Amino acid sequence: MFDYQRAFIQFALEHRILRFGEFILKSGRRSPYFFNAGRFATGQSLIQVGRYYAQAIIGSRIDFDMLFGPAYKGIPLACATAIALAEHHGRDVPYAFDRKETKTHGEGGKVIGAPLHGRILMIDDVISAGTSVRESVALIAASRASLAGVVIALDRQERGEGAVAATAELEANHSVPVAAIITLDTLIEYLLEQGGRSAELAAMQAYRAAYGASC
Ligand code: OMP
Repeated sequence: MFDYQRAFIQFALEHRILRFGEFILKSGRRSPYFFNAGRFATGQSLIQVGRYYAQAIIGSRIDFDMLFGPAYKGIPLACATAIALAEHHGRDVPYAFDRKETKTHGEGGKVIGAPLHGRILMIDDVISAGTSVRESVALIAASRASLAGVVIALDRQERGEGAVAATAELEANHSVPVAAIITLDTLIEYLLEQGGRSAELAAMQAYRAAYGASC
């Protein structure tokens, strides 16, 4: 685990972005933990999360021309990441996001921000079974731009449509890399390292055994 990943988990726990308990996921799976990116809800937490995404992007070495944040949770994340890339990594890249409903008046259309062009790096929150990200990827596929990769805060390393991980399916189906600030494995490693949360750790391990991908 890198120092920035440990710091990110601590930051997510402190802000109750990451919580342990019982949660029903979009896939219907019952999970002992939940990561709520909607709680990056202050100026300071957006500054921080943008820096973590930027670090994950630089570490991933993915080549890209612009950022795209899918509605809704990807929007502030892409925005914060664009700021961090410009401020800390000397990369002033364009960014765009979509709206859920197509607008027929004013500027019209579905995409707001920079026109989609070149290689798009998608910024999203979490991948579990991969349903949300598949929808956003379809939007890029329908444009003239190409998808360079996907960067998320948390890869839950769960099975997608088949036995392999949703992220592995995405990589195979679209020939693009998927990078994450942290994964379920990172979280389990953190709990093992910290000690003292044995009930949460056991629940996470049981969840991984039930829904984790075969690779
Ligand atoms: P999939 O579409 O199954 O990959 O689920 C990912 C989406 O579920 C995310 O974009 C979130 O909207 C939501 N989600 C979280 O926000 N945090 C979690 O820890 C888990 C989920 C989830 O429902 O799986």
